[in-house]
Amino acid sequence: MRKTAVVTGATSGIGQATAIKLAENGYDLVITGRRAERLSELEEKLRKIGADVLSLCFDVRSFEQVKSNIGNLSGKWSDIDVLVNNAGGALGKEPIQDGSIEDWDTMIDTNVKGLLYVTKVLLPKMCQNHKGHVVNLCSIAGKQVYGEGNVYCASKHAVNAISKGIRIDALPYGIKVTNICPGAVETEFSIVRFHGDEKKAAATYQGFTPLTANDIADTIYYCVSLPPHVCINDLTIMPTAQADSGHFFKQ
Ligand code: NDP
Ligand code: 8X3
Repeated sequence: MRKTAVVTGATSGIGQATAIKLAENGYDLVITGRRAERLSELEEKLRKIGADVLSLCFDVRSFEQVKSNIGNLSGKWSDIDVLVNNAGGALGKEPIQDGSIEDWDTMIDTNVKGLLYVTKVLLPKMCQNHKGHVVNLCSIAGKQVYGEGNVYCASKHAVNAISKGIRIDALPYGIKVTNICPGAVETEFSIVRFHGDEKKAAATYQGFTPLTANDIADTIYYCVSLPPHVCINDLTIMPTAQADSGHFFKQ
């Protein structure tokens, strides 16, 4: 029987690669993001692979938008097997004393509150069905704090805590929760972080081989494919050339 997954932030990077990987492996997909054109391009691609697709264009920072878009999914779309809470990112990289309130608000509203809003509307049905797997895109930044990472790290530490919280509260309902913590993955992440400065973004990945979005998609697919009695609670995945948040071997 085909399974259904919701992937937030599917318009680029890890979310997009995960949606494609899941479609290639027999999932139907609810894909979300704010960029409508990218969503429809991806929808077409997923349909060609053979998946049934529902594209929903909204901002996870607005609970009203989250509620009206995915709060009342009906028919087959109301029976979700996998929720990949991926939408998120970093904005800015500077000492906290020089930080931007606007960037802080965006990171907290997206990475923390957005993830909570989406979970809030989808988890009750999963609990009711006694079935479901929540995959949260945390980060190595959710485990360690690095210089100039301050608020992004705080938002991902919150994701780490939320993953643990869902796991405990939804335990009686057989819900799996996997917290994925990647190191450096080359996507649009750094372009967004540096407010469109592509040169600065590219420099982040110079001198070593970063992870790709496909590496993370493969890992997510592995986690959601395990037998019902097996759950990977927490998974840290790094480029071989990165030991932790602060140690890279660059050549
Ligand atoms: P990208 O910038 O490539 O993708 C981010 C995705 O999130 C886009 O699809 C974007 O869609 C979506 N998104 C951002 N803000 C919102 C919003 N307010 N409402 C709805 N969707 C939103 O980055 P990645 O693929 O690298 O990042 C995906 C996740 O992985 C993030 O949570 C990130 O923190 C995490 N991560 C990334 C790492 C990396 O090194 N790249 C490492 C560790 C974790 P749109 O703009 O269309 O709304
Ligand atoms: C993204 C990885 O190291 O830039 O979460 O925080 S890092």
